[in-house]
Amino acid sequence: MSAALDFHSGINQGVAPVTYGQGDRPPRGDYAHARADYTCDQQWERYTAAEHDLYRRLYERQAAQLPGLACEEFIAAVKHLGEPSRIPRFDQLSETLHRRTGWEVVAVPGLIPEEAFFALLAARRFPVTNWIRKPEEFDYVVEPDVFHDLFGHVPLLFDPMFADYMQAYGEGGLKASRLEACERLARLYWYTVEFGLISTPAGLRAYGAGILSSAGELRYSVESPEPQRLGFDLERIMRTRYRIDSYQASYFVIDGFAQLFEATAPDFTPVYRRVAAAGDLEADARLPSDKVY
Ligand code: HBI
Ligand code: FE
Repeated sequence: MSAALDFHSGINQGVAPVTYGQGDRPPRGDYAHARADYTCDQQWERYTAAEHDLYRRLYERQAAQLPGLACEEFIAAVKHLGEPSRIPRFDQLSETLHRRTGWEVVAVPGLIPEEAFFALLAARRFPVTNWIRKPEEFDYVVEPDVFHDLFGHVPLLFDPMFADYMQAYGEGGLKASRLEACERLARLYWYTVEFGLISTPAGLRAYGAGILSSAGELRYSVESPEPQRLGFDLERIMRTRYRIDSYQASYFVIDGFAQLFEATAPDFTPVYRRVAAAGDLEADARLPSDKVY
């Protein structure tokens, strides 16, 4: 059997599933049929009518609250996901996306190791989990499912500047894994791609996928007086811990996607050294140098 056939025949490459976040929740998803790069088939025909309906209800609940809370770039792009009556087919979505920014959507069984994740982003391939949450997880699911990844992450990949940032982030990650700085970069991803806010003439708006795909955190992040909202500062963010199972205590605000892209320009080696020397900060820490919104 030629290597190529072997590679694509889905024979178990024995990829070890990754557990993620606090505690050791058993990994969800079928890693046994994942390929060596952790991608797998979407298996669209296996979604049940109930799962398509769950996706539709999740989509409609979020879409209803976007105006005034989500950034305009997201609102303009979310229509590219197509009608929410069914879970989108990743190959069809990739055709439209690739024409716009050179990105494609690839299926994965769930969370994958950092190295594999960075390699996919660097190749403009966004990993989307192929399973959907259970009905009882309608309001909250710990691991990212197809709704979080598709609705939360994919629309902004249609924005050229954000799309460039995501690839640059992946390339930075590949360097970081040699520099053992994955945790610092994970914080940058967390406080921008997942939970970032952007300043606009009409006020603060959400662009982070974790916010945009959350029923409660979208309004909370933009309007609640509880959390603090601080100006984007790369090294400050890399020092700041985060919690994966509660609303954020701090949100960081950019003034445009170009600012994100520019932040990935320098060589991070000296950055990691300064960040390590300065020490970690709690999620709710406040520094005198913080720009507070
Ligand atoms: N895997 N499928 C998937 N999706 C993610 O968003 C993801 C991941 N693995 C690691 C990860 N994110 C974070 O640690 C990034 O900061 C690297
Ligand atoms: Fe995510």
